[in-house]
Amino acid sequence: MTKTVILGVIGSDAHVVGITILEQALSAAGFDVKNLGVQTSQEEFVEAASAHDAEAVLVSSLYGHAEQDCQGFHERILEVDLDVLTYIGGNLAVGQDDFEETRAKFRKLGFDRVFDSETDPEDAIAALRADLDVRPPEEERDERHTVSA
Ligand code: B12
Repeated sequence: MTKTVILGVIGSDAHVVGITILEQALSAAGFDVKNLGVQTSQEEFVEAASAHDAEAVLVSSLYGHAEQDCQGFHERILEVDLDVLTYIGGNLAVGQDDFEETRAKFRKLGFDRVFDSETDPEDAIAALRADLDVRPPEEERDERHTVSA
């Protein structure tokens, strides 16, 4: 069955290239992608996930304000009883923080997986397939992508 994924850039962030690439890669991999675009609010993510009965919400942030923008996000998801996987990725901190610290911070905020700005879309696809129990198409089964997010 096709899995629905909500994708968007949170807050006031207007960096659009990363999610455009992710949208294309996820669609080509067989996911039904609802791309909410840039400058998406928490409410818009939650409403879209609810309306489309999505399996996953993928949040992107590049401009360094992800931590503020994501405060209370998982509380909102719980309020509406959504059972959804959440990933975040991009340039999540200001400057060159130790990424493991950044990852721990966002895991604490409730995200299931946290990806850095070097993430290849194939890593996100491999993670989604593993978490949602989706088998890759036959022609891709020999390619192995390990996920450490
Ligand atoms: C192009 C660009 C812009 C353009 C954006 C044009 C547009 N409409 O997209 C413009 C000029 C408008 C811009 C503005 C700003 N920018 Co800018 N911008 C960049 C730049 C040079 C490239 C971004 C890009 O397109 N990369 C290419 C794509 C393919 O890569 P990506 O976005 O990283 O996405 C990949 C991964 O990150 C990952 N990924 C991303 N999201 C997610 C989500 C999930 C779930 C997963 C799994 C993976 C994933 O997968 C993607 C595909 O491989 C970066 C520097 C850089 N080299 O990254 C700075 C950068 C992101 N910008 C930066 C800043 C500070 C700003 C401004 C605040 C500057 C200012 N003071 O005005 C504004 C913010 C405006 C706003 N409201 O958003 C900083 C952020 C600093 C930080 N986080 O600490 C950066 C890092 C530059 C720098 N080194 O300082 N920017």
